[in-house]
Amino acid sequence: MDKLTLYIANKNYSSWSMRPWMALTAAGVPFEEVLIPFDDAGGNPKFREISPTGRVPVLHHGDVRVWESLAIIEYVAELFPDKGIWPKAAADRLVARSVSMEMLSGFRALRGACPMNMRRPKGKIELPVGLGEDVGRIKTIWEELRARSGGPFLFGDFTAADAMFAPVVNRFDVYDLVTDAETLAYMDAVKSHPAWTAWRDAALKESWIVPSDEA
Ligand SMILES: N[C@@H](CCC(=O)N[C@@H](CS)C(=O)NCC(=O)O)C(=O)O
Repeated sequence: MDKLTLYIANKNYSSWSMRPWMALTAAGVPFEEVLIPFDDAGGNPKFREISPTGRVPVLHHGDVRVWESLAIIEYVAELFPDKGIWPKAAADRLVARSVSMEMLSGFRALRGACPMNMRRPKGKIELPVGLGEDVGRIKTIWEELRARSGGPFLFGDFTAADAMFAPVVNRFDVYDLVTDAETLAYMDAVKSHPAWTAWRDAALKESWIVPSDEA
């Protein structure tokens, strides 16, 4: 099989890059990573050379190009059906895909006001209207799914659904958005996962600063 090459941006800031990277890493899928840093002035022209949207993540597999974080995860899950990227039970997979899609298309108040920032010291910021609704819905998803599966992750073992929410774990953490024990327990489980710690450790070593992502 041709090798998989996943193009990503700064590990400190690129939440969409983090999602497939974590899903593939947690599942033990072999891939090569190529990191192209953001250009401070708003967009790195190199992204256009490797991605049809000019955005990352994008996966190259021989002649195949797959863009959009969730499409990359789906493509790799089809290539490696035994790696447990999605939950085993069909009834769980449909919920995992639903909440992953909800993450991809929603929670705009949270995503807009609180950029992912792995280096950020914990501290509150002024929050826009609508953010409380996003936080409440995400907490409900996590609580219901962990109650259903028994945890520690949304479907028991770590799956792509946890990877889709991983950047939210960082946002809840560094902007100090939640205090309840149930939500913090899930966040601790994600933050203890080896794929998270590997990503975070690499992010902490980066020196690039993107002022627009420093809320
Ligand atoms: N919906 C896309 C979002 C991709 C996206 O917005 N990526 C950002 C990085 S996190 C990007 O490439 N931005 C280009 C730029 O800032 O120049 C996905 O899920 O992959």
